[in-house]
Amino acid sequence: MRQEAWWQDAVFYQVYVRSFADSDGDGVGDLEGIHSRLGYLELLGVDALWLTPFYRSPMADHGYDIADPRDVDPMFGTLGDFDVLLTEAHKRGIKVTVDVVPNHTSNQHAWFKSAMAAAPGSPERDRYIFRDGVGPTGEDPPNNWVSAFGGPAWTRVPDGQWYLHLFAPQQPDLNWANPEVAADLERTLRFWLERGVDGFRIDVAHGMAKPPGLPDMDPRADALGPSHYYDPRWDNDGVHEIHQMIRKVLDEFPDAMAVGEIWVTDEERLSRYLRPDELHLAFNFRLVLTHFDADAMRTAIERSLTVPAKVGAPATWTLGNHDVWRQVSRYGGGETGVRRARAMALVELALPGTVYLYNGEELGLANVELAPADMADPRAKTSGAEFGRDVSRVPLPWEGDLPPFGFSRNPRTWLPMPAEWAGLTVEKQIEDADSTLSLYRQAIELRKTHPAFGGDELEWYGAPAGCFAFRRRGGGLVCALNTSASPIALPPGEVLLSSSPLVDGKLPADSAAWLI
Ligand code: TEU
Repeated sequence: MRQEAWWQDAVFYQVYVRSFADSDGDGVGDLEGIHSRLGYLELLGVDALWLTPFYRSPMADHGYDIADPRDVDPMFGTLGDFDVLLTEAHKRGIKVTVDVVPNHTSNQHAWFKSAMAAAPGSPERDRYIFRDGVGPTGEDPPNNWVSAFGGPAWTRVPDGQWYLHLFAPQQPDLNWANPEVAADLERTLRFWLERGVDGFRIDVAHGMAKPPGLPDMDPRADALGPSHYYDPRWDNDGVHEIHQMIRKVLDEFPDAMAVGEIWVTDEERLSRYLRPDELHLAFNFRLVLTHFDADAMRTAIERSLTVPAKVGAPATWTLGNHDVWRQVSRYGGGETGVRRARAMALVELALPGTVYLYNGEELGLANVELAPADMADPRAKTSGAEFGRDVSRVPLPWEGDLPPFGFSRNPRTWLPMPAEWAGLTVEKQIEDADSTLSLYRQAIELRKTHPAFGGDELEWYGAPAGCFAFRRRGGGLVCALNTSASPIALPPGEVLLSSSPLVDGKLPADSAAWLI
């Protein structure tokens, strides 16, 4: 059953709060900064925002380590600033969704501090996953699990017990077998829903539930993909009860939605999270994981579309977020990377379902090479600078010719901004009809208003090697992609938009076009 809901074909825009706009001059983005740039978001044409965590946090993982999920960190502003942002966004017709992190808290959360002060076996410790170690003096961790950031997933405390953290040691995993944990999440959901938020992005939504006995993982799972090797850390059956609980709360609030961050590529498994009493949406990360090749992209799209075919929830597309390389860099960087990223934007925005954009992709930004000392990401610290995720988190360039390009009045931004971004500011791109920003604006506008975008099913055309073309059966929009090295003839029709200028009526290499 298709849900006719506001998020069905919506374009969401992920605001990485630290890096969007800084109003108070500390070099870090904040809520008032977002408020001051709402005009831009309206111009871009997005329907909804996803704000990354702005809650009280010691920032060991840029706010994904939460000390109080029902308050704003002073670095980002106040609850009053949040209310203003929400009201003003709503006035402009933009919905606002926020992150929740139910898998873990910060080690500075009041609960974890009291767990550390309490004895093994106490109710305080039972809110987290504390265990005795193995070996004669308990000197080895309780099992062989490794953290998503590298290194063991267990840290030992002074009395000899160990606690589990699937991420950084500053992010202890909660014990979802303890009912207090669910009750607290419910409080958090209600707190933000009552303030008026339109929904949530649920962090690590395939985490939370741990299997009884915490059995060892197959050590090959991380390197080779958990679907092939036994990995009891993620996607345990118990997680679905938690999503049912979340859904019950959401259903009390008309039109509230939740999208899950679920790193499960198997569509059969992913579909389970989208049953009618669980999540409304789940990111499909196949496009992120696929290289720039028409055949591979077609397979990724077709496989992703089996989820809506099974459960009726809209496909949820994304090409980038704050955890992965920017698409310009993934596709080879430089001019070619930009051409390819523009082409993929047209492919994504042609598809039926929900689209999530990541701030800065509409400017064609690439990764920024950072000195290891500048990287604050915990993954860079544990696994090495080459695994650092901050490369795609550099603050956005708004205006002017020199860093910090209007992001902040402070020249010392939390990550250094490259001087080469002078040509990529919003100010310059907005004036330029051929800019990446203009391409996104036109594409979003057409997607929202043109009848050709109707219908959920795709029909694929026969196409030369390195190319594909599909047609949306309902509305008739045709999207062609050329990942080969030479220009190709387009299917018949009137060209609505193309990611690079046509050459003698043909679609050049590394380009996509829309036709009707
Ligand atoms: O990410 C969870 C996640 O599993 C990955 O994207 C992770 O960043 C990657 O595997 C690292 O090796 C979410 C957030 O998006 C991320 O920023 C947080 O660091 C993480 O949860 C912990 O809260």
